[in-house]
Amino acid sequence: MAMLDFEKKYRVRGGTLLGGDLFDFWVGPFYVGLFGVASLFFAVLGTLLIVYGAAQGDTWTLWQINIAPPDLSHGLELAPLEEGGLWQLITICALGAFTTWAFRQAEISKKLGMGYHVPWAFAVAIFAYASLVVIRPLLMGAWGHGFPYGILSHLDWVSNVGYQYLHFHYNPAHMLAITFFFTTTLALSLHGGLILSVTNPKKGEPVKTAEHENSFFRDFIGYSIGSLGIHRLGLFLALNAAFWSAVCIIVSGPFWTQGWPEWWNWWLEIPIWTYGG
Ligand code: UQ1
Repeated sequence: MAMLDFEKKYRVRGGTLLGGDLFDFWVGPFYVGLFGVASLFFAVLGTLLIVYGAAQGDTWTLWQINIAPPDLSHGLELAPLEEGGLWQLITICALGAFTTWAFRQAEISKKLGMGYHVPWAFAVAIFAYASLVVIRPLLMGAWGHGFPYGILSHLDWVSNVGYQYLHFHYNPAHMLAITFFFTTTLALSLHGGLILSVTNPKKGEPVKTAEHENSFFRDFIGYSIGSLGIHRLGLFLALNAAFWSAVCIIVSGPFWTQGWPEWWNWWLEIPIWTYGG
């Protein structure tokens, strides 16, 4: 079915998650929905607040603009606007925009009768963000533990928090997250390379199909995961990258306060090393 016929068939009202017929329409190619309106509202408001915050600061140099969370002394209070309250409002807008965006994805999936893999995947990314600015600050007892909104300032924050735990690369959840990030890029480069290689044959030759894809990997490493399997693997790797990123920062502070190298002392202390001696 051609794209335009397909759209005519499926662009029908009904089946929304929230809002009934209200906003159940399209603007050009975009589905709107109550969640689309809500997402746009939070995104625009949050962006305006960032620009307002930048105007309060002392620089328009893009890299140096910084909107900081409240001082630790404010604990879990709502802080005055110019003392981190702006950061709190921007955080609410960001989470509002992200979650309604996920629900808009779910609504579109539902209308099309598809699975909910896309919104669930996006939800894991939202979880990773929320772990930094909500979950860990709540567990630590102060919004001041959130990261500041600024290009250089958030990099400084990552560096400082890393050194607070002496050597963050010894954090086992961080190790897992990095390994999943790298493996995700490996899987996508193998998959992207394979698909482009079969769809771009020599001039005059037919485009190749799954048999060629499978044969390449069987010849190469004795195993092919299959054309559906590679997408399952890709989603699994990417979700784990975001999930373990969230875990590695949530455990730092609320559940482990020493340096991460010390965490490995359990390895040195297992009885087998001292058995008999
Ligand atoms: C693969 O086996 C496969 O199946 C044919 C693909 O599908 C198109 C792929 O993209 C890739 C990359 C592989 C190889 C992956 C593994 C884990 C053996």
